[in-house]
Amino acid sequence: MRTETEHTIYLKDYAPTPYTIVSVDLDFGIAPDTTKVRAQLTIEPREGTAAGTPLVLDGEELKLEEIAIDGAPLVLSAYAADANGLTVVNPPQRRFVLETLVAITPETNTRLMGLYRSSGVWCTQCEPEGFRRITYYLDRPDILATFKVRMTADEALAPVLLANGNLVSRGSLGNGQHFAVWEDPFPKPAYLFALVAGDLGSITDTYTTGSGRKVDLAIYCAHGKEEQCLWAMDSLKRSMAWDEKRFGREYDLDVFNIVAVSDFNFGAMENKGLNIFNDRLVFARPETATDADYESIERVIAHEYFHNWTGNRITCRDWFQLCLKEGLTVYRDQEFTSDERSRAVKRISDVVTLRATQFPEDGGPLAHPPRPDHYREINNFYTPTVYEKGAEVVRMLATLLGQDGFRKGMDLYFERHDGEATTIEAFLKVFEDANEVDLTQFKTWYLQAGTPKVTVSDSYDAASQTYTLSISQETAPTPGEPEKSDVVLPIKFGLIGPNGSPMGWSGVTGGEVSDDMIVLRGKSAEITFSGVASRPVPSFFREFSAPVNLETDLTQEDRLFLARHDSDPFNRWQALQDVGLALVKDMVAGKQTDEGAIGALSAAMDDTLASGSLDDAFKALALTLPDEQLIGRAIGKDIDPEAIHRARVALIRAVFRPLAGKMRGAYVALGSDAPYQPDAVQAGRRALRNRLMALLVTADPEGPALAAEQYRNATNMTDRFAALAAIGVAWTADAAPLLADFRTRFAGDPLVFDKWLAVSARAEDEGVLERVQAILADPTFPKNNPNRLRSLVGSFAMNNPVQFTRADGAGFRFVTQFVADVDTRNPQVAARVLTGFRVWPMLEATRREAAREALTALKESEGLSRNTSDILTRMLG
Ligand code: 0A1
Ligand code: ZN
Repeated sequence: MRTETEHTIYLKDYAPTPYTIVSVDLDFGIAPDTTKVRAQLTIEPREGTAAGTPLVLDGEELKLEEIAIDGAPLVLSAYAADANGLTVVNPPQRRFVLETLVAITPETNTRLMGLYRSSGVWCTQCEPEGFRRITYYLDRPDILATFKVRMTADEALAPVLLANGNLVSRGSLGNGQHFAVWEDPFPKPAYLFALVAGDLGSITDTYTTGSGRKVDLAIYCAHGKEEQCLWAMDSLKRSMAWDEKRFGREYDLDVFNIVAVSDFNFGAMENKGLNIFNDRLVFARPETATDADYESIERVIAHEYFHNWTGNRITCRDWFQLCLKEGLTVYRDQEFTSDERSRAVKRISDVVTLRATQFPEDGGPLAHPPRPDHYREINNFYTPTVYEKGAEVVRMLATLLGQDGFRKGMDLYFERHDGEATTIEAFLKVFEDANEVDLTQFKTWYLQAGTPKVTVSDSYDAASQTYTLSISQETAPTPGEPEKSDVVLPIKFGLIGPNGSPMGWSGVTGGEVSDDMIVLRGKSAEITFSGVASRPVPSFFREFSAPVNLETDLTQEDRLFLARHDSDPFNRWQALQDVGLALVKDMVAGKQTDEGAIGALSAAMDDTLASGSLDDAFKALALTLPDEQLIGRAIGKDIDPEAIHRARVALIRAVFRPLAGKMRGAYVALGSDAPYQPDAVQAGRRALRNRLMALLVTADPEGPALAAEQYRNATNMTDRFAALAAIGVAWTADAAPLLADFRTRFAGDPLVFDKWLAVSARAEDEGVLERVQAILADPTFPKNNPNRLRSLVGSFAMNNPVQFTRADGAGFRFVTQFVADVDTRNPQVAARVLTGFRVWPMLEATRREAAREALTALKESEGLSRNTSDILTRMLG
């Protein structure tokens, strides 16, 4: 394999740079074909820097045209520029200004890193290492500088000129050109730099902070889409108010701008005062966006806004600390959604996501700790482990310290580290200092990969009225980490008596136990409760209080009991999942079907549906059996995705067929003529109704017709798309005509096209691969747009477990060939799609070999990017 330069970066090698940059003056001459960037960097040697130490700046794909220090051009021997940057051989040992002029070509920038052009709009993406594609710089997060940015551009091509901070001046230059000057008073790392120039529409609003600062808000977008930005604006204002209330954090500039662009590698970016968004996370109207889209927009708007304090005001010292800002900010956005919507429903959905994305990563070839200690390509570490597990770790901290103790620590964090680039160590220290606790062992969560397995068994002694729990933990080795340490486990729990109410105890020995939490620090503990009048049913890890896999010896009856009586809604949901999972595993293993247990699950589902106290959104989740990929991981090895698919369908039929009549009745009763609102109550009602519809498609001969009718009569995208997805994925007789209808009905809306692509790629029939290939081969298919590519090929690799892993290997080969092709234009998209292979070591032998062959063939390709070759090397172990 020949690749871009190989290099591994280690945390232990961290050292400050010999020179720092204090302030930056940038002048952009933006024009089609070539943009000129003049940079004046005010640079200082750090104390102790030896005379003659060269200044080494990062730079990629830059054409250097001029270079001077304090106004004097440098002679050729005073500097050297190559493909990785610029070295000034013997810089002055005092404050000086380095001036460079470079030419760049945003038009040909298909990587979408640095300055690029999206649908005519010039925009930037600099995190993590994109700024070096704009100018020569110390492109690392511990270099904090103030930025002043001047832009000139054609008035007609780019009437809107935006950068970070506040607008200082703007005006016409008379020759069809105009300019704007922006200044950001807050020192920031270059990854938070942003610039936008283009012909854009906008909506505006204002927000007044608690202390009376008036902030001008604007969302910029393609002309004609303004109305579709209103929900994002509403979400922004609610986020601003929430951060004041919950964390005491106010916004700090006079303007906050958001720009929606249609070519973007990730979801969105928190650039100071100028967030740039993938337009799929901004645009919403009932006819084209689903309830899930509305919720994602609200969440990501909040996430990027919350970064202003956790990420921007306090940033990361180096990229190993990425979860310092990401884990914490995901935790904050999860709390925001919990406060705005239903806490229980949010927790369940987040755990479903964690198990679907992070657990497989942690249990596969790409496992890494939330804070890794080495990397080859930092772009490959924007992972579920850094984000979602990072958030779980912060959540455990809050659970262990209590909300007040957690808030005290956060207050100290903001007070102590504002304006700094810092580390996980400093983050933990504020909680130690504010609460007088020792978090040395807790830190292991950040340093170690893998999902701990926790085993609990119990015994009751009627004679002495004692109840004993034996709890132990174990984390299996992960790549590069053969030995694992024990982690601190907050185990929220409760004991439930025979009548379904909580049970107390008079004494407890053998562990660290409070009213509702056991804290396990060692490998194992034996905890004995005394004064327990009868055998309780225990409920462990309430609210999913730690990211672990739990094994208990609870019986199916115990679980069904918990599903009815647990006071914790998360564990009520979990209990039903566990019952379903145990049944489906038996079915896959070919064991005789346990009719009694199936009947009991059916009855529990019936009760859930009929309950007068549970809300609709919760019911929708409770009526969802574990997905095929989760079942596969629970089986753990020699996975046959087809066998799992068959078993799961059989279980759905067995459990829900007897309820079909009632389900149809509930489906009708849940219908409503109320005008569409994206709020949690209405969305919950639609979620339950659509869940019933999807179950009926599988379990009831009348289901497909009902779904087709829903598709035709729908008045909003949530209902229309739910019907299309149920039919399209199951590939019933209606699938092809309805997909065709959908495509023409919404022709011209690229975000709806993505929905069509995603469903098309998830169809369960054998013809899907050929159809996906045909879609991709169509000359009109936008081959460089990340949203389109991910919707089609990403969905196939990640969400079509049966057809992607076809035994003949055709699914694997298609994806590796796609990766090789896209890698030449956009390595980030290629590397991300390739992670779909992470399940391969767990597959049964034929599929495993086919996957290995496809991956090995990809490895033979010439010139793979560092992004793709890094994933590939780790994938093949
Ligand atoms: N900081 C952003 C994530 C992000 C990372 C890289 C990007 O481009 C390569 C873009 C966005 C966030 O957490 O939202
Ligand atoms: Zn983030």
